[in-house]
Amino acid sequence: IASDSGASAPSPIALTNVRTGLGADAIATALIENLYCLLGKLPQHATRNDWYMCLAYTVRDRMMERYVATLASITETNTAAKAVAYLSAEFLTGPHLGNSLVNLGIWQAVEEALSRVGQDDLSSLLDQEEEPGLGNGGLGRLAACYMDSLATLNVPAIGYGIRYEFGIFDQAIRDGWQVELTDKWLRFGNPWEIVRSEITFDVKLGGRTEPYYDEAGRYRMRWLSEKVVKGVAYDTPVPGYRVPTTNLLRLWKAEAAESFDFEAFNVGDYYRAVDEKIASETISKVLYPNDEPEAGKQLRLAQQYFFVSCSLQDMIRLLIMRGKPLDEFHSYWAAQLNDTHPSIAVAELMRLLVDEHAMEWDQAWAITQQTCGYTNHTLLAEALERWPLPLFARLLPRHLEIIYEINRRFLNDIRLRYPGDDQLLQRLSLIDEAGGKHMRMAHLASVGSHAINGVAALHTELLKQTLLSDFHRVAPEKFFNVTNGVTPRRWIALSNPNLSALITRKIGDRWLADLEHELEHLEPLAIDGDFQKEWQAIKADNKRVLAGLIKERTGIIIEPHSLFDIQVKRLHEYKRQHLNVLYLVTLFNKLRRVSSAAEIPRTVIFGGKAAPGYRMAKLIIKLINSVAAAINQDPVVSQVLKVVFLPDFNVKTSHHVYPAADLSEQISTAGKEASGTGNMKFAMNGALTIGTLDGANVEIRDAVGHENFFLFGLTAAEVERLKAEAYTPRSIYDSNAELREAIDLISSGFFSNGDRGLFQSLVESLITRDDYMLLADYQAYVECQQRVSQAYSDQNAWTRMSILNCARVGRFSSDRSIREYCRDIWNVRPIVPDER
Ligand code: GFP
Repeated sequence: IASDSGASAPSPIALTNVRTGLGADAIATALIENLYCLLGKLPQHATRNDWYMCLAYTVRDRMMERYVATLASITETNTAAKAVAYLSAEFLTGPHLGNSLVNLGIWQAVEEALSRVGQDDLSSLLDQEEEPGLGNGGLGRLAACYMDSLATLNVPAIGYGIRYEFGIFDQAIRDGWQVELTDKWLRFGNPWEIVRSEITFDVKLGGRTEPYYDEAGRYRMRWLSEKVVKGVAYDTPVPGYRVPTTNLLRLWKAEAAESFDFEAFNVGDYYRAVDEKIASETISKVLYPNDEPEAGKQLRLAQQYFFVSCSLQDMIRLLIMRGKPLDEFHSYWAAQLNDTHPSIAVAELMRLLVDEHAMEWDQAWAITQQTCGYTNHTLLAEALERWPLPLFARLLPRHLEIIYEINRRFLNDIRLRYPGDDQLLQRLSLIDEAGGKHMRMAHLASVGSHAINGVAALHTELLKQTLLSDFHRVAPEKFFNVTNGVTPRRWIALSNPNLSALITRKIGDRWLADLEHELEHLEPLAIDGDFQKEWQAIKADNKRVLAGLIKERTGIIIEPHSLFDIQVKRLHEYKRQHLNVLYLVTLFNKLRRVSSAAEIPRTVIFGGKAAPGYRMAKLIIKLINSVAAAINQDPVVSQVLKVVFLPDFNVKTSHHVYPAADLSEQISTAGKEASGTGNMKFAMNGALTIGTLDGANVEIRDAVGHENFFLFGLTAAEVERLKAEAYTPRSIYDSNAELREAIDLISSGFFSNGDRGLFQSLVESLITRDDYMLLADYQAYVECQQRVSQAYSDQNAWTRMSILNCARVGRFSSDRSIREYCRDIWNVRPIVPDER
């Protein structure tokens, strides 16, 4: 099979070149064939969506050979490869088409093929793809980056999750407020997935348990469930970058075990007959947004159990297919729990091994611990999952018993090791006895895993010192740090093709597969005048593209030569978008007073969604838009300052955002942002960071050089100390005239048509509590922004810093992260193609 990617794929069956060939001829023929055979269209009648669909099928065809071969390495009897099961309630993959073209190395061939069939505009077809929004933000996007790296490193892996019918809502802005619209990503079909109607598992819910004696006379428990839901597998191939490996993302859709209740149907009650079907399908209906209050939690626990149970049953099935005994489960599978969402896996694997496969408890427990690893993504109390015990008992009665037994054994062991320390027992217990009893899912994940990791060095340290300090005390050997990373294939090659081409021209093309060791070869070019000019020209182009997008989406016209200062991420008080707003209001006040002639023109761009139930986050969006309107309308100020809220920030939009940034805002309260990954994407695309010593910012700053990073604000330790000393934000408000002026302007109704009440809750929370210490960091932030402006006025010096930021962030490739997981946590090796 012809391959312009340099990779050779063994062919299990001879397929015609048209279906699999990577050259323009084969692709052009396949396009017409797929248009006709799959979509029933002739070229002259095809819509843009038809062309997108047939291109998607054509590209998917080209992955099948590698996909089948990779799958064989997880299913065939004679292979010894251990595989990774990445269990995650979220996979924010972003659009597939562009990424597939990059990874298969067929971008040019596809462009050529399209022009042969009279379609000259690949970018409009890329634009046609509806992105699967199956995640909220950081954690889900990280999972997608890790899937890309696993495949690229030839590590066999399955990403297991939920095929939500509706992903994260689409965001519209009306009158400055966020409005949520249903994400109907499947409405035109999804050409990337393959439904595996025969791969289905039953998932029990509710009911009760009862003891019985098995044939061998052993006392056992069985679960008599109230209902059964069926999970059906939907697979999406995940091609590695120019390698033979194509892994898969297996997402479960919930269906009714029986579509119709025939009894009801027969007596003519049609509606009742479909009730069960509807109730079952609800489980995979919709992605839960972050930061939501308690309501609806029962469904969320059902979702988590549903996908975990299907996934573990599938892993057992695959092991059996390989002819391996169940007691070797952990030798063939490493399961990573992406946060606590899949942590019920610990109890479910025990149930499957002990109840369904009659394994002894001790052996099952050893296998479970050796299989599971747990990644923690946050220290925020409200994000730590705890289930009320009655709810848990109602939905998962057998798991409750199993967890009690896990807890009993665990605490017995602790009691022996730390006699008399009842406090320690209470703190470690899987059950929180205080108030209404709760199940602590982070504890379940920690006890049931052999490895626990944080996602940046600072975060892991804080995890050991605070949230999981007792677990660290009793099992320090379990703790690891794996600093997050992002894939350079999507975040440089796909989103910034011109920069990518420039880098390749200068240092060859190995950097995309080995960012950690190759990107630094750019460093000497940081002071090369010609290279700087090319670098600047690319940034300028990217800024023009973003300016065009902003005009199209918001009507706001921005100046591409201005400093693009960007903060894109979920809206949350700890991320402090409103600190940025306080600075903008301060600048606004200043520019209204003094001549703006000396001011460096800036465009400040925000993007991100607020959880529908998180009132303060939504109010911050309204504030951003209100301040933006006042600034953009002011004839004097708007000469040098524009503010934009870019609606519906998602993966697709972000492709245009990171490459256009001069300045990356990473200004969370120190100690609150576990890692951040946007910070990495910005730096890779040559943005300088203004940031606190939080999450991965710390490591980014060390990597790029302290002189190439704008640092401000309290450290995590200082934040804690200040809080302990009874922090009084009001005294800062009283003593800082500029800050007071800014806050007072917001309270005065200036930005809200005279409505003094609108932002009052926000202002009150700042002056009275200021949980996220905005006021404490305000002055340092404003001064740091002045340093940014000064630095930007020397374009050559800025460009040098920009190049160095890019050249020195190679270690933030997700390939490095995945190598560390393989080495420290999973004990998994890549499969070299010959082994297959
Ligand atoms: C969370 C953390 C981030 C971290 C990501 C990935 O993000 O700091 O970078 O996980 O580890 F908060 P969200 O899922 O909360 O956006």
